[in-house]
Amino acid sequence: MSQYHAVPVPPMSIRFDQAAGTLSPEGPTLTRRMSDLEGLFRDHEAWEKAVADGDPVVYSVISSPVPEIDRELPQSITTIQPGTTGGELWMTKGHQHPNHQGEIYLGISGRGGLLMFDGTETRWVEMTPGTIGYMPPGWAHRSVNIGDEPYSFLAVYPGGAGHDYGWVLEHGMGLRALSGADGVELVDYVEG
Ligand code: S6P
Ligand code: ZN
Repeated sequence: MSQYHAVPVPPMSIRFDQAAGTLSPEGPTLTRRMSDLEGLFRDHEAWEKAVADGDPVVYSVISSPVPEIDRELPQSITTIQPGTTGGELWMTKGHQHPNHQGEIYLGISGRGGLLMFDGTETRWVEMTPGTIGYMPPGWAHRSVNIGDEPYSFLAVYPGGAGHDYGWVLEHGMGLRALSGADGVELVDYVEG
């Protein structure tokens, strides 16, 4: 018997209802509005206007009941709405795992991009349903909706990895994803 058998959740199956956007059983759900993304968009005035004009929901994250603690393997499903602010495609805040550990994403629906930055180099992975995106330890990551419909993906990550959002505010993400003729145009990072 595993020495970890008693903590903290038993073996289980978790059902994802895509139409309803729910996990069952479920853990915490997070909703990020435009006002939660201060300092992240290149065009600060456009961001302020979007906050004043209704402060839309940009993305939500629903989690399974597996907790974010060491040795556990939590999962979450992120859905980013389609949209642009100052020409920049709607995106997640982006973070670094302070306890450097890898992570995978699996595209579920819609079209997205996975932007990774290690402080020097940048990588961009296009995500469609069925694509697995791999983030090695030490690579900060941000997701972007590059389509006209909501973009959803499953994340699976070590529970002890942690989330450092200040790292992205300090170092940026190497590139920005703007709306372009083919859906996305990647440009050099300029401070927000
Ligand atoms: C967690 C994983 C995702 C993100 C989610 C929201 O390690 O990478 O669940 O938390 O996509 O992004 P962010 O940058 O706001 O945490
Ligand atoms: Zn992560």
